[in-house]
Amino acid sequence: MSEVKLSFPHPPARPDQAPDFSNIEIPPVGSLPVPSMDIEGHDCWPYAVGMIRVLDDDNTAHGPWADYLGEVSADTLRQGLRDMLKMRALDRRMLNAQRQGKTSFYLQCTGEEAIGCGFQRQLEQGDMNFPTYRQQSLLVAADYPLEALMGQLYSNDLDPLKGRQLPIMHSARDYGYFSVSGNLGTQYVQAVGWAMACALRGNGKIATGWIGDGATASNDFHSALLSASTYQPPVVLNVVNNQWAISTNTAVARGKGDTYAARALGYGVPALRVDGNDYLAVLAVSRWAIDRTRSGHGPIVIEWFTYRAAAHSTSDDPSAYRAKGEAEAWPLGDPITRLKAHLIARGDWSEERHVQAEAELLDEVVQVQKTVESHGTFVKPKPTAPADIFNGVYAEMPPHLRRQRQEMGH
Ligand SMILES: Cc1ncc(C[n+]2csc(CCOP(=O)(O)OP(=O)(O)O)c2C)c(N)n1
Repeated sequence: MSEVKLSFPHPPARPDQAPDFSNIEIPPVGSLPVPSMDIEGHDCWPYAVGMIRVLDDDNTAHGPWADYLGEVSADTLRQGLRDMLKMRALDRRMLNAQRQGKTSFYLQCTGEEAIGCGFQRQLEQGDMNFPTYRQQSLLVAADYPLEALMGQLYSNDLDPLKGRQLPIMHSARDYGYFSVSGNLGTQYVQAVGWAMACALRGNGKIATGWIGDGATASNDFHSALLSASTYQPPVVLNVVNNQWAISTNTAVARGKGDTYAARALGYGVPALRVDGNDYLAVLAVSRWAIDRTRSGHGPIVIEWFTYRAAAHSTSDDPSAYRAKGEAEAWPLGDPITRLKAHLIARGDWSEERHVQAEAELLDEVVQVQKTVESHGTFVKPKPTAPADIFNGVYAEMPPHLRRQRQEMGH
């Protein structure tokens, strides 16, 4: 009789080993045509296990998804590059601010910038993202004011949320960014519910849910997919597969399944897998999926294949659990480097313009940071009036709170 043994998936490489991505298959650019918008889940298998790519190893754009995009103007692509550069400058400055003790917590999205920056530029005013803590690139590409964004991180009087949420848990209704919940998976059920309301109201808007590869293990992922399958609301459900859930390798949440996109097919929900470090692929697939959903073809799942180049958060030290140099070894490269190279190959950018743009964007971030810090940091706090804790919570303050406020002398 063979021995019954439990399995526990291990990461491909340990900290004392060389990075190993030999298990990752990267199909050639152009291997997947643009499907008809009424494609059904059961016809999506090649899309769910393949990978949509536009930018080739020589930085040229080609294949059916490039044709679908058509002529993308140099300005559009330069805007995308600037969005990503601004995001990265912000990440670096906020990481430093946390290290200097000026704020309590931060969480970078380094390496994943193309996904939020490209996706957001395809949405319309009134659409609603249900993001996790790592989708701040959606806010940057929505041109959310940096002052409010950083004010939230410093929890000072520029914080639109008045310090009531952990830093990075933004909330910006007018910019299509639903209040971030720290409870993983909730974003999916909420997005499906919001999308159902959009359909009931017939307002032409859509919802988008965001989840990490690790959080696909949550019950909410599955109940959201079932509700999406049953009721067919206008929702785009994004899985950002960045290979790690803090120190847990993606192999654990994936189990013996093929891909996260393939998981949706069991629910009859169409799904695609995309090179998330390819800004043009992000633009093409986001445009297609958002158009499809808005025009009444129902929900869709997109697995963005990427790599979390930074630590999970400021409380994490990835050198304890992953191989040194993994980010540099990631076979799909860095999204900024790739778009920059593409623009240079088109003759629409140069090394000099890149250096200048980086400096300009860093300067913009630093200037706003100085202003925001003058309103108070953890090192030099400027506490707001204690009575403020009573404001902005209830439309009508309950009597017991009114009494407590009076007891404080207000
Ligand atoms: C319901 C729930 N369980 C556990 C956690 C603790 N937790 C916070 S982040 C995290 C890892 C999530 O990884 P993933 O979903 O892959 O997203 P990533 O951080 O890589 O973007 C965990 C387990 C939580 N916040 N919520």
